[in-house]
Amino acid sequence: MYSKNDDPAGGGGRPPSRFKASGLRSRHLAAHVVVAAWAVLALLAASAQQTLPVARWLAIHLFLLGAATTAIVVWSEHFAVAMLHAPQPDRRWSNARLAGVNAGAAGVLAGVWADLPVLTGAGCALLIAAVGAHLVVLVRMGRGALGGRLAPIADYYRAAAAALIVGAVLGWLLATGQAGPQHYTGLKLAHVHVTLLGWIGLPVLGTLFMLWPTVLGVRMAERTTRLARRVLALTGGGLLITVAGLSAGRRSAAVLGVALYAVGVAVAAQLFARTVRRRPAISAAAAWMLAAAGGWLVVGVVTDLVLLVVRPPAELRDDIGSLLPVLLVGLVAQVLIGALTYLLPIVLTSGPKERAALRAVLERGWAARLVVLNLGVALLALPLPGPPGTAGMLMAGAAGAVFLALAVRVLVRGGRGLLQNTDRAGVSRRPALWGTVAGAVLTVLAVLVANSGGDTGGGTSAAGTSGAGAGTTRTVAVTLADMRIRPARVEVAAGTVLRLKVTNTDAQRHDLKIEDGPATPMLAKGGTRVLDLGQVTGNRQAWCTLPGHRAAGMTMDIVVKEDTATDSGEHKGHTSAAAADGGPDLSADFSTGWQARGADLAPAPGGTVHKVELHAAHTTVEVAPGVQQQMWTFGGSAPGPTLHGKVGDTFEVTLANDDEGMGHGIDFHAGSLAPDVPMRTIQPGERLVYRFRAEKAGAWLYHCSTAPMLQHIGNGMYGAVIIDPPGLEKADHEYVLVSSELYLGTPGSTAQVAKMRQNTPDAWVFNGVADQYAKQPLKVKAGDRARFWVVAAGPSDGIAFHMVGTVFDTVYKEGAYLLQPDQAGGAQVLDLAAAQGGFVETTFPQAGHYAFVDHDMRHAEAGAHGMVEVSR
Ligand SMILES: [Cu+2]
Repeated sequence: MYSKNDDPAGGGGRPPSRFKASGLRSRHLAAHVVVAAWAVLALLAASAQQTLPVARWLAIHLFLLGAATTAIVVWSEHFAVAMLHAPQPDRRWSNARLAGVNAGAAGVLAGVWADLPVLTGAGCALLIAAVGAHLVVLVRMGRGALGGRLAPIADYYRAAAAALIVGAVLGWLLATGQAGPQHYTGLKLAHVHVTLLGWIGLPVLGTLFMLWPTVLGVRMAERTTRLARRVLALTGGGLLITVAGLSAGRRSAAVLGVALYAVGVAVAAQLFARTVRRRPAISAAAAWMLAAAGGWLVVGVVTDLVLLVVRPPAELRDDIGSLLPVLLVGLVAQVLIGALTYLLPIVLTSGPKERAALRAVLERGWAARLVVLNLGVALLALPLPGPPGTAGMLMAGAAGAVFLALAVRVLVRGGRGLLQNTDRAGVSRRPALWGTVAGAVLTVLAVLVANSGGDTGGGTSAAGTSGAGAGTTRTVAVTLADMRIRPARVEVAAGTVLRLKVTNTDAQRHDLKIEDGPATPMLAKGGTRVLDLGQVTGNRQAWCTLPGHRAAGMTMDIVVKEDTATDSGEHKGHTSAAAADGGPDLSADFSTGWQARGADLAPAPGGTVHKVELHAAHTTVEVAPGVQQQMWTFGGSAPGPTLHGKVGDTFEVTLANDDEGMGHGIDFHAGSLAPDVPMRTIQPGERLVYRFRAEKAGAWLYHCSTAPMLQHIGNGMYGAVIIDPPGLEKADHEYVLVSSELYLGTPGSTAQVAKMRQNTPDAWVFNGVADQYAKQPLKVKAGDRARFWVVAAGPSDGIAFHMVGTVFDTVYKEGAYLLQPDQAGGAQVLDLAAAQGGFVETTFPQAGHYAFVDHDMRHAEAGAHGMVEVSR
């Protein structure tokens, strides 16, 4: 940023001449007013955390997208000019780009806040265009320029601009819901990484190569240029791998990328540490703040790396979120404060005396502020909920606010100085300056008005709500548990400002989403959040967004008592798609290449310990001729694999939940043990080991143990465990038939769950597929003895298993023989209630086609039938 003759290292801290270019100063002044305004808004939003959930998002984005982005765009262009020794870019276009960035950011913020996806999209597009133009300028600047020792630092700014463009695209996908639920976690993590480590981290790191020795007042190390290149290759390359890995759901790649980034930061930190000399720094305040900020960057990146290694993705999303305040306050805010402490006096003044005066103002009480700020960040960093976290927030906020107040004083003083010599500065700047100030003030007022009605935080504003007289505020405590929202109905007078204090008291995670309104994040047990609905004028619904939970009854009605005969009919129930059709067409053909599921019971494996790994996931399968249906599966099929052993065998089942966004568990009826731990619900990405000893013979059911079980079993999460009775003779054929109901439609949707609750299945099936053994019969020879194991999986209906043309001479049901071949009687049906199991045996007297059915004829005719083809 400086040539040899104005190197502060040579002259003991003489400021670089380029800062003095008078035209720059007014622009910097205006820009910093905007930065300060964004930061004030961010502090306001942060203080209103409890009022509405989007406040947290707003605080983060006001600060990063507003304040930090404006500062980075201004300074990166400025430093790039200085370091490349390039000509100054056209100022009007510079201003236009900056205005574009700010207008784009404002559009994004307003769009998300007001829930207007079109506005969000327009804001993103404008932001991308403006930052794209900024990137083009930075690239072109490098072409004709002379370059210098610090030329590689401009590459940090180019990489950062590219990162913001990627971050804005990802942010748009997330904010507008274009990223489907299955990609949400990965894209969110990619967005957080590319913006924090790329857009914010890279320019900070690059600038420190130049700023750190300048602030210290020492000569730059010889190897700085070489190291700066190497660090960018490590951090930029690492970030690229991280973002690609997270977007594609490849965690190992993300780990590698963050590790490379960490190595890059370590290399830079080592250089910075060696730059420190014994002589006093030009600004000790700035030096200490920059050093502390660098320390938090190291802490943040290392923590991120550890979390990526040890945490399942769904939890990672929340944990990274808790790391955010540390990076925002510890790194970004502190770097801004440190850099501005050093730079503001230089850019706003022309004489050394004035500069010393401004610096004295900005450094006031810096040691105390440094300690308070970093203690606050440390408190935020520790995983302590409640008072310590709040104290940390207050301490950091207070330190930031004090600096803002000092900066505003300096800006006002500097502004007065600038306005005095208008002849030199030019008249055209003033409207731009005051325009931005007016814009910032208007935005502050908007935030204040929107947050009024809440009594938390620094409420210096009057509640200027424009509604009718009924502006009373009501807070209702809402609990989430047992698939219910309590209360299920809230009645309010029209115009009431409604707030819901939502608490999850369930072991399972839930959230609450208001129709056309805010939503809480996923709340773990004990988690609580306040939703601010604002003035309620029409009836609304609220529900838990986890798949299936709404249909299972996790809904709540917000009813406006005073019917003002306006548009209240608008929010009536969404028409249910439960068209009462006659189920799948069983005369149709299965798709080409389809194969019936093998019904043969595989012999029990040798040994007494059987290890099985079951993966819970969503799988789409053909469940009836030509009908594809998404099922919730154990091991990729519904029913899940059949386990087979003998009395006394131990089964060691590892359940892995590969299901994005939904918890599952497992329950083996064949084992006898305390359900608490092995039958608990595990979250996506988690595993559990379930060990049981089969003490008793029988045909047992296993199924998912997570509520609502009607849905989890009804969507396919069941299977059979066969434990042979001692002395069981070998049969010529041994088959397993698991019977169940089949419900078509989107799993967990209101329409599908209604069918489950009314017990109106679309079909009844053996081994998960309607009609499959009618299309591909089981094959035996005449005279063969066949054993049919049957388990009724339900979820609701049992079975009356019958075989046309044969008589059963053996019936074993629920652990005992009801009939054996040496007895005189015969049996025609094996009757099983839901979850019961047993087997029957028969021999086929002659060649022919023997149908087997569920003799409940509604079931038989709707899919629960098959064929045994007997040959000579
Ligand atoms: Cu389940």
